[in-house]
Amino acid sequence: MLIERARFGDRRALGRLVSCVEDDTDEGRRVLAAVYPSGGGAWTTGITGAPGAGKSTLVDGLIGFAVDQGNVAVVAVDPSSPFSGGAVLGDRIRMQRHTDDPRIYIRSMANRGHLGGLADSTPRVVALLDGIGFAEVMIETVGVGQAEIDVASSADTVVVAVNPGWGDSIQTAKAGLLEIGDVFVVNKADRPDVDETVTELLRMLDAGPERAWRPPIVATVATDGTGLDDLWAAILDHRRHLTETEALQVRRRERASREIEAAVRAGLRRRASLDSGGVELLNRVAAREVDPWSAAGTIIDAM
Ligand SMILES: Nc1nc2c(ncn2[C@@H]2O[C@H](COP(=O)(O)OP(=O)(O)O)[C@@H](O)[C@H]2O)c(=O)[nH]1
Ligand SMILES: [Mg+2]
Repeated sequence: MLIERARFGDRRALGRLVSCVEDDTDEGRRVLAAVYPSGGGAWTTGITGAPGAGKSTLVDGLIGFAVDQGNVAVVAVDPSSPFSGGAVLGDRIRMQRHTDDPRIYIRSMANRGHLGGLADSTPRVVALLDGIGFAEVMIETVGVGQAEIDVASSADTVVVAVNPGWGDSIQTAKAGLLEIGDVFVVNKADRPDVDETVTELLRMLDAGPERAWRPPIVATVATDGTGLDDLWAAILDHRRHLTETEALQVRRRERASREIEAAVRAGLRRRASLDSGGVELLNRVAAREVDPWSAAGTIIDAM
């Protein structure tokens, strides 16, 4: 059986499972239903930030620490990620040293088409990897759109990567990231203005609402590994906080709630659009015989 083979490290079997879960086929649903009860053991870490902030390079470095905890899966939701075959050649070659390691599984979600699809399928893939028995699941997403920020923020620990000078960037892009970060990393600390950026981050975090967890700020140079030990220590600190305060259960429960809601919405959307009665109703709305809200009620009642 594919699930057993995947649990024993058969990467081709795992790849097939991930594909059917991504595509949300009937088999994919059976697979998720089968593995979900044995999940919950994986620590999930989301890494988000602007394109080019160094997320892939950071993940690449963090893998080295994470393998001490057990098998590691990386889900790259970044089309330009070296994990997905994007980015410059040097990066890609560097990342490839992990692809031969039997403890490490790297999956790119780059070819999933539109963002909504990614936001739908990534949590399912993460749940699968968790259920298969990975100890660590890392999710790299570009922190630009709300959908991608949502994907990152469904992790146990959210790492937000910025660069020196980030304080000068536009305000709106920052607010969402400030809100979701459990750990902030000022990467490219080999460049000027690191201290100013750390100070500015501290100021912005202090201006926000008081939280039970005060997000630490770590400076790193991902390309040479400087500060990665501190970053990993900060991630482990946050995990300790989660388990000691029961925030972990709260967070995972919220995640499950969002997931159920999203799945219900997606299911309803599919049914509503497949329903031929929907087209007829749409015609009537277009002709102003029925209003859109009454039409929605009719569709929902018919389900
Ligand atoms: N100078 C410097 N360059 C870095 C550092 N970290 C990453 N880079 C480079 O920045 C570019 C983008 O990195 P990448 O990890 O692909 O960023 P991502 O788009 O956030 O995943 C690459 O050329 C990296 O080699 C760093 O700490 N210092
Ligand atoms: Mg990347």
